[in-house]
Amino acid sequence: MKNSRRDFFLGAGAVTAAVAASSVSRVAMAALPEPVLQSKPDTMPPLVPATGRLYNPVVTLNGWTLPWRMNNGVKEFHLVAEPVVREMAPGFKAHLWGYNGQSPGPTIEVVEGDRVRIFVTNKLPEHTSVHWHGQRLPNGMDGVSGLTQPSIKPGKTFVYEFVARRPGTFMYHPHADEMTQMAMGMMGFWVTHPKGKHPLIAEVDRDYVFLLNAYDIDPGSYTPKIMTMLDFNLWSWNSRIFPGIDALVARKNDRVRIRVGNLTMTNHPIHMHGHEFTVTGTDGGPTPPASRWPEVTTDIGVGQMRQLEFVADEEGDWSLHCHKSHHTMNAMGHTVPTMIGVDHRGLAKQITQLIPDYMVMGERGMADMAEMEMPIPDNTIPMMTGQGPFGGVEMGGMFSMIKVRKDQKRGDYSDPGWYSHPPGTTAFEWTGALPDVVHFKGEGKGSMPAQRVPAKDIEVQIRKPGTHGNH
Ligand SMILES: [Cu+2]
Repeated sequence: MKNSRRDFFLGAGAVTAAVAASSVSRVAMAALPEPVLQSKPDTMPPLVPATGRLYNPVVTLNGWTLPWRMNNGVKEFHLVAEPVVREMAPGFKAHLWGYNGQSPGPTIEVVEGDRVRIFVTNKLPEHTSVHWHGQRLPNGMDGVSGLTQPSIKPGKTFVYEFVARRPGTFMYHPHADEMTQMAMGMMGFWVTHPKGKHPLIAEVDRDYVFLLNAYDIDPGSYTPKIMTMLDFNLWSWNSRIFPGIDALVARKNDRVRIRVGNLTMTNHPIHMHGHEFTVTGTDGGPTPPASRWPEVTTDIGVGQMRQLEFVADEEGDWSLHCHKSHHTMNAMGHTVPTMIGVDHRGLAKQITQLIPDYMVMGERGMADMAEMEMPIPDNTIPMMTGQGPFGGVEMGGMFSMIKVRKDQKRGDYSDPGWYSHPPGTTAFEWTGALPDVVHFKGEGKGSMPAQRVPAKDIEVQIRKPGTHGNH
């Protein structure tokens, strides 16, 4: 993670007092902060504040924080809404809409009490607006196009100004043609750090943020289908899918906070291995301590943010993933019939004479899919993938790892590689004698009906995989 991009705005040009959420005049345009763009999908190091009040900055998974400039005591940011090319995983690029070169847009970090001015330039082919989800602000700054402001037409720049009144975790997204613009990836995170010590906000060693988002992109194509309501095929964190999602790295015994916002159209039970966490905050603010209890999974509803905290006191590579198993897979066809237990070797041989690249799917489960070299179109990745130190991880979508190491340096976010397990601490194959399996004596008698023997002739209809019909 090289810090090659960071350039602070230091020259505080004389910006004409900006009119509340209204179009900027030509005079003021000349003094707009130059937008900072990011083209790489890497996790950028935390942006340590060079001006303003100090705080412990967050790390945006496969993302970055937007630099600002100080102008007469006001923090000025410049967001540019525009079409972007997002690498969702190595070898797979999507044509999305986002901000400043990426989807999601950069994280905005400020401190409670900061006066904030955000310039929003619209380079999209249609109008937009920005809603600051969860913030206390004047109604006219709420960013609801038509209701609290006219929409920002293509080519125009608007200004939002407010005081970051409440510390916490917020999101931003358009409130104009939302269905299209959020399906295309327009969203970002906003963190307002507390000024000084806060009774309900702990000081942590590492503070990660990511957004849950979902896309429907046909294998081999580049642009999401915006009409999809339920049947998404790419479940992503910050518009990345496993194995394209970076690991969350911690030094042993670090206190770690993970802030997760959900801007998809379904809930995601986020599950952590090896540790218990507590939910210490929502987008409504920090939770009272009496409401906190240990969890290993927390469900994040649509339009919600959950802030998880834990002490990373167990070394290893611990999975962190959505517990909906279809959300840890990449593009696939849901219309494929279940073939487990069906022996159709003879049939496959006959079909192969007609269709040379025909492959039988899933007669021993779907794990074969991860190994198979089934022909797939360009610009897509297999539905279950990722190589770990012991073989295929058979995951995709909303999956990553928390890598806890005792020798990870403070403030070092670089991937330490695979965990090397102390000898004798991994599951191993039993090679001794196996006792005979003893079945329960009552089986097949009394109230337990005997297991039915399948009828001899099973008729199966086999569909050729790979058409990815409605998915
Ligand atoms: Cu999920």
